[in-house]
Amino acid sequence: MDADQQPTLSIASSSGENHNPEMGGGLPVIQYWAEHTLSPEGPKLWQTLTHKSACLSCAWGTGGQKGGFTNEAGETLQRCMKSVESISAEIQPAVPAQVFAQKRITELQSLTSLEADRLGRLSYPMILRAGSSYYKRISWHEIYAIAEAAFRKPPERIASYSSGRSSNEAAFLLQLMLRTIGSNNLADCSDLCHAPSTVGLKQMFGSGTSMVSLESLKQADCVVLVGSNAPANHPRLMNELIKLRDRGGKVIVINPVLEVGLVKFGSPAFPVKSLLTGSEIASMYVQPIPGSDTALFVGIQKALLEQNLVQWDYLKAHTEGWEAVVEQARSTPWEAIVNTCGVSQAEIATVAQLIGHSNGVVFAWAMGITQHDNGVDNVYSIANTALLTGNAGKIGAGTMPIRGHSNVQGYGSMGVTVRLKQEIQTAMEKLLGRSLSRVPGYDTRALIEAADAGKVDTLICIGGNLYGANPNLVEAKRALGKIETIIYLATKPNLGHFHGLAKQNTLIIPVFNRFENPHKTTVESGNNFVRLNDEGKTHLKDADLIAEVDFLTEIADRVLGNDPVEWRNLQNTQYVRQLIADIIPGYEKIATIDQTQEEFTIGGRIFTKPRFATESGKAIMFTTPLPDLSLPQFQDFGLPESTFGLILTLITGRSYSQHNTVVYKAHDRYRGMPHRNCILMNQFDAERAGLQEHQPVTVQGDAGKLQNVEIIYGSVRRGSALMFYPEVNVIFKARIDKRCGTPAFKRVPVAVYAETDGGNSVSI
Ligand SMILES: Nc1nc2c(c(=O)[nH]1)N[C@H]1C(S)=C(S)[C@@H](COP(=O)(O)OP(=O)(O)OC[C@H]3O[C@@H](n4cnc5c(=O)[nH]c(N)nc54)[C@H](O)[C@@H]3O)O[C@H]1N2
Ligand SMILES: Nc1nc2c(c(=O)[nH]1)N[C@H]1C(S)=C(S)[C@@H](COP(=O)(O)OP(=O)(O)OC[C@H]3O[C@@H](n4cnc5c(=O)[nH]c(N)nc54)[C@H](O)[C@@H]3O)O[C@H]1N2
Ligand code: SF4
Ligand SMILES: [Mo]
Repeated sequence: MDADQQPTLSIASSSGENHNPEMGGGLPVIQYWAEHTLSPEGPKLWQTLTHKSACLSCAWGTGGQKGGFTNEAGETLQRCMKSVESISAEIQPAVPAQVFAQKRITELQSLTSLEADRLGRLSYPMILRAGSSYYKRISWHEIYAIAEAAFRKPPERIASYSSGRSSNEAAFLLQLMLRTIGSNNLADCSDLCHAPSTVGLKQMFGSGTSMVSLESLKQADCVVLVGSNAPANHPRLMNELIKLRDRGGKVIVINPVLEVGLVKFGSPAFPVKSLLTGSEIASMYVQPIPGSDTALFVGIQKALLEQNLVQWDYLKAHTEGWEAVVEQARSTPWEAIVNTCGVSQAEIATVAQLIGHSNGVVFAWAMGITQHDNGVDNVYSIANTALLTGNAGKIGAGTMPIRGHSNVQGYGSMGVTVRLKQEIQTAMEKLLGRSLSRVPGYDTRALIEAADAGKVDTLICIGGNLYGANPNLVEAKRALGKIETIIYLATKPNLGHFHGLAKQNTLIIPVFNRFENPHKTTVESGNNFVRLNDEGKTHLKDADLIAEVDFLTEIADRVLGNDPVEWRNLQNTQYVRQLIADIIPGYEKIATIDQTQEEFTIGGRIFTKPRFATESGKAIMFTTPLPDLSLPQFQDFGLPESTFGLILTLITGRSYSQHNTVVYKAHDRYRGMPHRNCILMNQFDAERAGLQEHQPVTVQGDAGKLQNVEIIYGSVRRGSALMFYPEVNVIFKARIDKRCGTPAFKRVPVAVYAETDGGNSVSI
């Protein structure tokens, strides 16, 4: 692709009939707030918003003891519309009993994600037994009998999957129980998400999370935001970008899609200066080819060398392995760089100049960086750039993976991972008085493959939608169908409960959410800040819900007795926090949080001096090979060469109105996509292939196809396109980064071609 053919910074679609908003946020956000807070659900919504607990939605971590609207720097007005979206879903009435009594599983399977979520809250435990067509209510006595038998299977045939919505306490107990039983099969949604960040940063800095605190971010004068759609997925980060621009700082956005909210964003936190007119966000917007960020960053490094902007003293004093990284940047020809990333040398030079002349640069990224088969290299290449410019280990600078679920990072900290930290392993072995199993555990992809190979008998899922979150949904369904017992702990029904059915028994256990738990819990934000959540009550009348902690300890008590602890005592979460304080590094302060209510930053993670948590104290740098981004041909899809269409690189991700596999609204107004079965394409690509806007096309991957997909023109990098998950997950298999198991969700080769048979769309 010719670098000169890149789209320029413009938000109007070239179709000429674009009615998309000209900025992110803005009045629609206020309308949404007004509609919901003034509706009949309003009082309950307000009560929840002001409850002392962390926001359910993203890991930015708003809420907690200083009130629902406060961030960790104590600033108010920080609660965003996404948080209202997630609360509204949780305060729905219970699913009417006749739904499960009358709807056969096949009918439930025909629901969309949105319809499944709109059924309401789960309010009593249910089972779907082999041979039955209905989910039926089940007694706790029977549940525990089934669960106990399931957890007495050979340890390597027992597994869990978790999604970071529940508490640190539940996470800690989950891993303690599984590891005590002898299983390391602790798959987690982070395997599909930020695992490349955890793996890459841990190797480089000895700590796998953000090294930047919110306080430090406030002192940066440049943010490089890579592969993140923060206006939709981390809306309050936008306030920090607005403030940074106000103080004269620069924001460099790197994203193949021109996201309107990253160009301009109207924030309700600044009602006068920003809400209506919008604030400019990107000082510079670079649109590389999806999957090419490593090449782009090597290019930035090369330009830094050429412009004499490398901090040699810093490199020599505080890093190891810099020589090879410098040599790679020096010796990689510009031609290879520009051809791989599709960004011109001049533009790369400008990015380098902006970075090199700033005092403090924060490099922040999300799924556009991690969800590739070279996700770890992407992370290395960003962190290398930070190090070459001395932007790690000082206030106002550093590497900042923007984490996903509200407590996904806490899950990792608590040891819910297949890569257990040495310190935790040692401390757990001390507690147990024996060695933990050394059999490597299954991460999420490995779990699906093991299940498909008939190697898993028992699976417990703490939240999430293991089925819908995976690529190749046909495989996921088949694999889950080979597991004898699956236990889903959930607040609301989702497609996973209807399609991810076990061979014998599928149980759905309804649980309290974060603001309803009868005991205090804690969570950890992506900025390494621990929040305390007060006890609460559910609005559901006559509901038979259970706390996740109570359910886990009950099973553990039955299977393990007193090994290594009195499990039932841990139903008092204060005792769990004592154990966490003893076992989890940096979490010492949690021991007294019940008395002090003092939320805290985890020790050993925020680096304000260039002394890192590696053995030598220096950062370790790694070279980053340029990716091979060649695409398959029509024949590779089993299609004739003469097919009327084109091959594109598909980005799969979130609309502006969904939370992961849960869809809140069918359309995406910010991208002008009227429904879920759309493909966002560049007008130039479509016309070159003889296709036009609104035309129905087939989009085919290596595992299946979707039909009747409507073409929508948008400002997407030429050669690439965007569609929504989970629906699109039916069409492609997983290419993964083997170092962390994360699938390449952001670079899916697809054939897009005109419909010939007008066939129906494939549903999942
Ligand atoms: N409202 C809401 N909030 C959420 C979530 C949600 O679903 N809804 N999900 C939560 C979770 S679990 C997560 S992980 C985060 C996800 O937050 P994001 O990572 O922001 O979400 P994605 O939709 O996956 O979008 C990634 C962005 O990367 C860009 N991109 C794609 N490919 C590339 C590439 O190759 N290079 C670069 N540089 N950019 C690329 C896409 O165009 C898109 O703008 O949000 C969390 N917060
Ligand atoms: N194609 C494609 N696939 C992707 C991605 C992508 O960008 N593209 N992104 C990946 C990423 S980043 C992630 S994180 C995964 C997300 O995958 P998951 O985390 O597995 O899925 P979610 O949709 O977030 O799970 C939502 C469900 O969690 C349950 N839940 C909500 N709150 C609670 C609670 O308090 N307790 C319990 N027990 N349950 C609760 C509800 O039942 C809800 O339906 O998807 C991945 N899959
Ligand atoms: S930015 Fe994230 S944590 Fe903060 S209110 Fe919005 S969804 Fe919640
Ligand atoms: Mo995620």
